[in-house]
Amino acid sequence: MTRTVVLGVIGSDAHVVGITILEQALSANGFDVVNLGVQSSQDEFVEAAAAHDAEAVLVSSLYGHAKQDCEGFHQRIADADLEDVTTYIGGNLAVGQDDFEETRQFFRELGFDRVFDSETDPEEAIEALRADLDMRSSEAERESQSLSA
Ligand code: B12
Repeated sequence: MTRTVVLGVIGSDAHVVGITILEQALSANGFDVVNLGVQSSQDEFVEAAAAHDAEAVLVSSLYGHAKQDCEGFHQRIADADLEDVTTYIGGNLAVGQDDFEETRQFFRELGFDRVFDSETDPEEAIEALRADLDMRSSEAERESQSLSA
């Protein structure tokens, strides 16, 4: 089964190399990738996730303004009834990134399911996606089995 993921760089950020590498790695591993490119708005992520029935949204940010750019993002996801969509964020998420654990905590509290730093190997994100999405489909299967039983 093909898994559709939406990928893009949020806000006014123009760093394109990271998502290009991620797109290639995801595609090579069987994911169907909707790449929004750089300088994508929150609405573009949400609209693409709804239009393509995506299972995950991967937000990238390199230029240090991720906190501001992601404010209210999960409210928009909820407003579009997309709470089941897995959300990841990665890159250089804070200016300086002195303490990544604090940064991770911040974005987890915003609602992201996983938070990755700029040292992340694309394989790591792919493994995480496989674990999260497989888990979710097994749960759905179990639910439908118990409903039909
Ligand atoms: C090339 C570059 C640029 C180019 C971008 C060209 C382009 N169109 O892509 C130019 C010169 C335009 C540029 C501009 C700016 N840049 Co710049 N740039 C870089 C640089 C040198 C390399 C980025 C890169 O391509 N890396 C290679 C790719 C493969 O790695 P990556 O982007 O980190 O992505 C990987 C991971 O982060 C991760 N990842 C990324 N996103 C996600 C998302 C998810 C979900 C997951 C799982 C993983 C993941 O996986 C990727 C693949 O392995 C970095 C420094 C550095 N060494 O990282 C600075 C850097 C990102 N830039 C920086 C800054 C400040 C800027 C400017 C604001 C500078 C300015 N004052 O104008 C502007 C911003 C312009 C804008 N609107 O975006 C800072 C950010 C500081 C911060 N966050 O604290 C950095 C870190 C430099 C620094 N040390 O200060 N930049």
